[in-house]
Amino acid sequence: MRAASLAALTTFSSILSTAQAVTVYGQIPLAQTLSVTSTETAAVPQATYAAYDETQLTPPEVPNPAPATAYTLSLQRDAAAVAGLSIPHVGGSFWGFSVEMSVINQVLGRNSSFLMVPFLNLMANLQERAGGVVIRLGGNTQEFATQVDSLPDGHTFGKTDSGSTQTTKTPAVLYTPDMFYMASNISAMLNIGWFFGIPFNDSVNWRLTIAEQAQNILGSNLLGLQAGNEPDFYQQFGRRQTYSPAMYSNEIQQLIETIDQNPRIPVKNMLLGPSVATGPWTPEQVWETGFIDRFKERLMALTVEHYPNNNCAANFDTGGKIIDPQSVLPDYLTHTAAVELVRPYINSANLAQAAGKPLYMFETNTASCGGFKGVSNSFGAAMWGVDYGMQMAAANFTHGMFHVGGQNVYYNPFTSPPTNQSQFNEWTIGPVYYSAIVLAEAFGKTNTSRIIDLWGNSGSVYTPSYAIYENDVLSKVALFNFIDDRGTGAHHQQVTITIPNAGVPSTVKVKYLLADSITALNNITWAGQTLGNKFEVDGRFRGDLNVTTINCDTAANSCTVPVPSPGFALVFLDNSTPQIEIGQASQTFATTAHTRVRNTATVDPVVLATSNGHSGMNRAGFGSTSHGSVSAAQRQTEVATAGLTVLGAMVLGCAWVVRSLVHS
Ligand SMILES: *[C@@H]1O[C@H](CO)[C@@H](O)[C@H](O)[C@H]1NC(C)=O
Ligand SMILES: *[C@@H]1O[C@H](CO)[C@@H](O)[C@H](O)[C@H]1NC(C)=O
Ligand SMILES: *[C@@H]1O[C@H](CO)[C@@H](O)[C@H](O)[C@H]1NC(C)=O
Ligand SMILES: *[C@@H]1O[C@H](CO)[C@@H](O)[C@H](O)[C@H]1NC(C)=O
Ligand SMILES: *[C@@H]1O[C@H](CO)[C@@H](O)[C@H](O)[C@H]1NC(C)=O
Ligand SMILES: *[C@@H]1O[C@H](CO)[C@@H](O)[C@H](O)[C@H]1NC(C)=O
Ligand SMILES: *[C@@H]1O[C@H](CO)[C@@H](O)[C@H](O)[C@H]1NC(C)=O
Ligand SMILES: CC(=O)N[C@H]1CO[C@H](CO)[C@@H](O)[C@@H]1O
Repeated sequence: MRAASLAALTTFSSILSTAQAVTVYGQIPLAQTLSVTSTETAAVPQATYAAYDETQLTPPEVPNPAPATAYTLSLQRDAAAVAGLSIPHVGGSFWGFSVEMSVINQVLGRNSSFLMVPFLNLMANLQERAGGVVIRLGGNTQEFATQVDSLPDGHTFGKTDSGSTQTTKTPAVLYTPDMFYMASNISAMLNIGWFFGIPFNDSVNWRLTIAEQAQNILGSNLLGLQAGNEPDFYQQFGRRQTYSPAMYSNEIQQLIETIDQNPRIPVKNMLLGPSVATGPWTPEQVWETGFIDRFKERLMALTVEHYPNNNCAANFDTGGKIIDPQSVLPDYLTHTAAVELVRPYINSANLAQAAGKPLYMFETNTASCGGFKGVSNSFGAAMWGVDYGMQMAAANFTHGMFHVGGQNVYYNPFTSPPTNQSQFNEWTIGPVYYSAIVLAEAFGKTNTSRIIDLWGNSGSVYTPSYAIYENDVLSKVALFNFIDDRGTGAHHQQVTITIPNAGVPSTVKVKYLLADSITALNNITWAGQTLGNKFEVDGRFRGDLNVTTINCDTAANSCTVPVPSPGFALVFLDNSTPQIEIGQASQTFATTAHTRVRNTATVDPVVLATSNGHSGMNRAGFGSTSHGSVSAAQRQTEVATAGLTVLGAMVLGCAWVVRSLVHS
């Protein structure tokens, strides 16, 4: 029963995103949204949406008994001496994003020539730390999404009624092939790999245009194609009369046969499945159909989707009990949250590993149906997202994807302003974006990171800890303190790291993830820097990078690292780790850029969404002396910078016109 109801909520979550999009579009007709010109004066965004809610909850009581405030972690230097380390992961791109199709134009851009600069900057931050980012464009809306040749006024996105047989709140997203050029243009600037979803609303007349176009236009930037989204809900939500795991597997078989006959889909083995929500079905019920053996030659990864809770009763008349966010807040603020979320997938992870396939948590967040006010948008969610990601990585997941809905959800990693304007610096960051940043630094770029849950401090669920090995050597330690001691300092932790035989280095570096309170909505900092508060974000970190140096006692073989209450510390044991020095990414996108390719008639202009300044140009184009600036040689290799730098322009052999657009 519990599983079924939770899962039900998961599906609702996707529907909600759609419904929210409808709401937004209802107030700002889509046609208007897309007809705005970038020279307009910015209006002040209205703060009535969930994404901007200011409700701050009361932190949970300090546990009684409280865990010890000092403990020691004795860690092996060599990975070979550690039993149970995860397999090496893809790396720092662990946390990716899942963008509901109905909100692509709010997040990525309006069309292939009008991209959102804050979004590009946010992705550049992750790329600099991790090497790249993975993004899934899909969700419930993918089932009815339909490509059309063109839309009125040259728009890339639109919507229409999805028909009476389906859940009434789900409109069909209409898109033109420009959607793929949009993704492709983004990938030309940043190392972003994309996932799309094949519509499953009709398994007799498969609609494979999305697979054809995505493969042809995106090429190697297309990583995979999802075959079915939360199929365990298809029956409950009226998409199939009856449905079982066996029927799903048979439809995958039919899909494969259809793809095999389609010469416009040259890559036949990039499917993702089963993407069950662990609602009506467990993953095991799908595995029992022989899914893995039957399809492993065609699958690029195994996928699941799950949210730990739901807020559907508050958003829909589901007849359920409305959940008080304050009552569920403590559920997110211990290690138990992450452990219990991942436990149901340990077996699947082992099966995936045996089959040589990665396992992805393809869609997740704090709670479906929009998340919880004061929980999903608080500092605690950032800590939860770090613990959850690390727990998944320890259990051999390769990626997790934070879902991105519209303005009317609490859980977004980032939210564009709720107007038809193109305000550059008026985005809002969500705490889980910081979780993605932390994992990007923790796992880095080498593709060799392996992690293990240490269960330190006598296994206290308030103070979890992980060790990360890179190139088979202990590289970082992650330390959490979920307790909010109300500023008394009585529950700060002193964590001593000792490394038998090898000894500790003379110093270690520490980056902290901090806020005033576990329930704080504002002023979250990572190594002293913040992206800004509500309506302040342009995607770049602000403030000075603050990396703490801890002097170790080599004679005593100990380094003692303080961890504030609340707070998270990432301890770098190797002072030469490049991620230590990264503050604001060196590659940022012009705050106001209108760039144009002039030397070829076939390439349309690339216009970056506009804003109000020049510092992006300065930083990206003309060098910076700040931390993390890249050399000309490095820049030359980064296509991403190409569009915005003089050097890049030479590399491309193009002339670029940059025009400042001023708005007040
Ligand atoms: C932008 O939205 C506002 C409020 O919905 C509306 O009054 C205005 O006409 C819109 N502007 C454009 C250019 O569509
Ligand atoms: C892309 O969107 C921008 C902003 O809405 C618009 O000015 C431009 O004409 C669009 N480009 C195309 C090719 O439709
Ligand atoms: C599937 O979705 C498409 C696009 O919305 C629609 O045209 C088609 O009728 C749907 N098919 C079924 C069987 O619902
Ligand atoms: C991850 O895989 C490794 C290697 O097979 C294994 O030792 C480890 O126990 C797995 N992690 C979990 C949490 O099952
Ligand atoms: C890590 O893996 C990614 C994705 O496969 C690849 O692009 C990158 O070159 C790898 N990095 C290293 C250092 O091998
Ligand atoms: C955030 O930090 C700034 C600068 O330190 C401060 O002025 C502001 O009051 C803080 N806001 C909140 C809500 O704590
Ligand atoms: C840097 O961070 C440390 C640890 O949080 C803090 O004690 C120190 O005051 C910070 N320094 C600056 C200049 O903000
Ligand atoms: C690199 C890339 O994909 N560029 C595309 C950007 O979008 C335009 C369409 O607006 C395409 O023509 C370009 O090929």
